[in-house]
Amino acid sequence: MPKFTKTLVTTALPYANGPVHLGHLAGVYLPADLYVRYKRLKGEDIIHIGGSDEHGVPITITAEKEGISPRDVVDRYHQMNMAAFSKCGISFDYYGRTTSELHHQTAQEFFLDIEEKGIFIKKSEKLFFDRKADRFLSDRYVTGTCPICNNTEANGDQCEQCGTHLSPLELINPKSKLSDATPELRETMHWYFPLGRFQNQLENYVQEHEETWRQNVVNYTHTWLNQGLKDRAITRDLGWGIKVPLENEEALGKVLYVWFDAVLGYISFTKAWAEQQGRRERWKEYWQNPECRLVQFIGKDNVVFHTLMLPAILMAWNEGRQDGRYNLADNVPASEFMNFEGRKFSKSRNYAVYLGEFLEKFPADTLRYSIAMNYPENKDSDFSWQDFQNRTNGELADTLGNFIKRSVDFTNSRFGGEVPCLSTAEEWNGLGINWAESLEQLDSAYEGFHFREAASLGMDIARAANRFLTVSEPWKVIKIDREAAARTMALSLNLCHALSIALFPVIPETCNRIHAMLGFDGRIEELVTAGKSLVAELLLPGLHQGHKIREKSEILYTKIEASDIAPELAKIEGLLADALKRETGEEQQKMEFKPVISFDDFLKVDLRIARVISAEKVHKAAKLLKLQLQVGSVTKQVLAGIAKYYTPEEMVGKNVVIVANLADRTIRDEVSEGMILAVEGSEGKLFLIEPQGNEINGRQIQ
Ligand code: B3M
Ligand code: ZN
Repeated sequence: MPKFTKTLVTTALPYANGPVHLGHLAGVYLPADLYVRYKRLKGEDIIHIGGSDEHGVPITITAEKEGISPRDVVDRYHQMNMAAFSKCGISFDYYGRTTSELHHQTAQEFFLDIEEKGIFIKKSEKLFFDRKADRFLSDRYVTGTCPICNNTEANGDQCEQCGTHLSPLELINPKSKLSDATPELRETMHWYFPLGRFQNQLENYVQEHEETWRQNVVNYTHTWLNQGLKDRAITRDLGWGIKVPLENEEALGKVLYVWFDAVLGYISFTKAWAEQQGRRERWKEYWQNPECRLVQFIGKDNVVFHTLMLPAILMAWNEGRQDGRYNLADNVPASEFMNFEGRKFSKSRNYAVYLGEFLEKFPADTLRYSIAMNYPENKDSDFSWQDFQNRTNGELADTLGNFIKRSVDFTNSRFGGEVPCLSTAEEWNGLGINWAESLEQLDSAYEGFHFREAASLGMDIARAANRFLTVSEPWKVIKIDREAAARTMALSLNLCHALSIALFPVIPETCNRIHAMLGFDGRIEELVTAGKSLVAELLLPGLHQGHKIREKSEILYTKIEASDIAPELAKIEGLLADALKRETGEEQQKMEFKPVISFDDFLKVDLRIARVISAEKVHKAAKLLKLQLQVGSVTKQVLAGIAKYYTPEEMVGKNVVIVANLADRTIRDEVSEGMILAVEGSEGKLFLIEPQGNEINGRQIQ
């Protein structure tokens, strides 16, 4: 095992076909940023590379929907997402684009290298073709019913509802998204990457890392490995994408499959970063240096592309090379999903809170904190407005904000704005926390990607500090023992300082404001220097006797009022109603139930299964059918208002449910000895409840 001296962090490249939402932030970008910021505080050499995925069908579909060009789509959303990330404090060292020239060159270089080695396989196959649109339909242009869960809106590559990876050929009732036509199968040739050729190498690679990878990552990867790796097409018939870099007939109209190009974005963007630094070759220190550790943050739906696909491409490149070999990921911390008010975020269904919009209303740090505290590490978590409000008001404002303000204000009013005395490290243990141990815990939380724990540990320190100040009561004590009050304030101010570092990865803006209130110029980021650990320095008090703090304090957080989140809650209700409408195809009606009945009353109703022996129309009653029913050993005649929906012929032989002990009624001179149960569907249409099964006739329904 090489000893790592630097780290390259990459984050999944979001498609530039829509705004990023809180689910993306929680799963990938915030955890990566927490990790990177913490490592920078430790003085480590680390860079964070990300950017937009600007090719592929998701982009062209959006372009067609909005009636603009793919170029317009990616320009718009690349800018929008980059701005939102920046406002949220996600500190990328470089945020690239896969439409850039350098990226196209890089991906083509990989294609050619692997092609020249004779690794790719060319195969002709039948693909869906839309005659109306005169185009081959790649995965996402085909929609249909999922064979697993029956979702009628499954995509050709994946079903959003059950998460199954699909091929368009597996869909039931396939439809073209371009024209709604049923597509036909046509022959076309494509380049395939033979993943199976790397099966052994990949198995070894995975085995070497299994112990440090998360369970979900290991599981997804094993599922694929166990099934035996198959050839994957890495070209497509599309107009938008990176051209297959060959000058022959076969390559005409073909572009690289978006996943083949996107995973190489991490490399080309690192090259672009190095160029921007004015040190063109520097990217190699991160990609082609065994001492650099590659950590790739992704969501769980992207696991195999990062644990199998990208490694296999890099293995193919590395084959036969001594120099210029690429590193494979050392870890791929894939998150679970964060839901939104109990349901899955869905870009396509517009059930989401978009990052940019959120930050127009609330400060970034409130979001960063509450998302960190709900980080979906091992299981899906949930974002709710209520939780967001509670955490902001209770933890950030009442605990942290209050402690900082009280410390600064009291020092200013009673000690001339100076740290009044020396504070020793031992005193800190009087807080009920073992300081050295806390810092160790914090370190292993960050290093182990346990971000919820890391954020909680920071807040635990704030809580202990706030409690300490409250019970020490320096405002009372000062009247009898000025020295004791001075010690309390020296310790409190040092805790403010410690918190400004310990919480910096989670709430960087707040920590910079604390830093300023404590009398420092410049930003915390500027204190970061290679080889010096600001975290290790926390073992000793950071503020000395006589250190001058700023005269004015400020309120770190304004509380979130119920009226601030009320519109958001109302919006969710609307979104939920829309979602339900889409799922059921109907407008949801307000649920109004009949008055409550007692359990005993309910038990009086005798529901039975009956079989229709004969059925006929009733003279001059267009709605009615006269049914003869067999109910166990008894026959009953029942009149039912279903003639518009069922013919007498189709009724015979059906099982129905009847209320068997209803008082007789006479309708149109005919006696009805019961009532059969039906459900009203759309436009008033009635559907009978038809129990299935043999030997159930006459049975009671309980
Ligand atoms: N754009 C998929 C996604 O946004 C894809 C990730 C690429 S990572 C190289 O979920
Ligand atoms: Zn499904």
